[in-house]
Amino acid sequence: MSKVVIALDPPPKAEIEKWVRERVDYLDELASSFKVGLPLVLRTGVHRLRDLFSVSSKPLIADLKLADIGDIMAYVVEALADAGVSAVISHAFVGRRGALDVLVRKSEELGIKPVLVVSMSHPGSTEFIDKHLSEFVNMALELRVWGVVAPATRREVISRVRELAGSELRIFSPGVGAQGAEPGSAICCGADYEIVGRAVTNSPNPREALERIIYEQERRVRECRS
Ligand code: BMP
Repeated sequence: MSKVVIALDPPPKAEIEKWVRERVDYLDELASSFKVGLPLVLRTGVHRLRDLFSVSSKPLIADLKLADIGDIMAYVVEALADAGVSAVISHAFVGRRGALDVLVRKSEELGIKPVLVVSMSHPGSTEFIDKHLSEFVNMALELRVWGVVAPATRREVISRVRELAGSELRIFSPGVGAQGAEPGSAICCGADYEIVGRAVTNSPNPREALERIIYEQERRVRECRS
């Protein structure tokens, strides 16, 4: 199976259900999983997710980047569990006590895997978030979350996260394609999966675009490991 997580972020004018169904249909065989966020969920509603992804054989990750008090994040996770979601992404910066500890407990209870954002792919991540990178990774380890998000656009961050986490955490790396990182480059620095959105989903031929990215990813990974 490929190491690509497909980010399904429909552009504002897309005919939403058709847009989602077509891409799930074309890409399901090749993607490792699908990731949905606010651009999709705000328009379809969480109640439509189960039906829209019913033809998919792959896990669905809800990337709502939760950043709230624990009890309220727990409500959101309950709604996501009803929708058949497998993993939920929240921000690390809200901290553990009264926030992530509650979220992680509720997620475990419902069989949803928690993932924390420890660094982001845009330049402003260095202004605040990245200053706490090692604390975020240590907290992720203490909370025994399933994975973390770290940027393909700053590979040194991925290497640092892998160094701090050892083999304990899955690393998901956004920034490949539309944001400029090359396929395979994050995996070569220790990521487990690369998140790719617009380079595939906005292509006139999404399946062909994903095949090309997987080909490039595998080629670069073979090179860096040889
Ligand atoms: P794209 O390949 O189209 O740039 O999409 C990247 C995806 O990863 C988007 O869904 C975005 O919300 C997400 N993402 C990101 O780009 N940077 C981050 O630091 C964290 C993200 O979740």
